[in-house]
Amino acid sequence: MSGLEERPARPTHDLPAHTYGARFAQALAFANACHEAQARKGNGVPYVTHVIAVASLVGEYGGDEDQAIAGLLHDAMEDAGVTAAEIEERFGAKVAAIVEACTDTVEHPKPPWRARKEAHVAHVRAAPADVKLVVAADKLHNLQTVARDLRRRSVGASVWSRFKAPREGSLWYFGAMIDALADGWDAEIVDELRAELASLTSH
Ligand SMILES: [Mn+2]
Repeated sequence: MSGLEERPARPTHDLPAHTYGARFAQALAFANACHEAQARKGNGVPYVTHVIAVASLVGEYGGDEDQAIAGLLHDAMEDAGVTAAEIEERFGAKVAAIVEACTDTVEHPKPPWRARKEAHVAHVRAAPADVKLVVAADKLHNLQTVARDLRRRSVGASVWSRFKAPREGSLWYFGAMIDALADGWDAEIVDELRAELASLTSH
């Protein structure tokens, strides 16, 4: 690995095509530190796996480096207490604005679930496309995780018990969020969200 570590970071304006730069690597390390000692709900998997997956989906569906970085940091305000000002200072105003828009609350304890989710859905409905892609990638990874866990012998239907809302409430939230994302935004990741949600509702 030492060869990689010694390779100098290129400035963003000098990157070859199809390459994320030093900011992305810094954001990956920062996200790993932010979510240190946090696990995914219910399954004990290191939390950072989720934000890496979200950043990957953002890239796979055409997001730029700022959006991929926002994918890495999208839960840092809500779940790790990082401020928008710190994200702006480290990674710029665009990343900070996307992460803020992905955050449904920074209050602790979190306000009541249904009203908080309704407000977040309304906020996402009015959000610009660069924000919507990161929110969509977050929800897609959450749906993919649930769908896979439903098929796992070690989890199955008990997957629903890890959510604050029971199965019906969780399905309402995913459906409402997908409709809000699709409002004024015609994107292929929305097709994938709908397909994944449809596969869940058959369980
Ligand atoms: Mn998330």
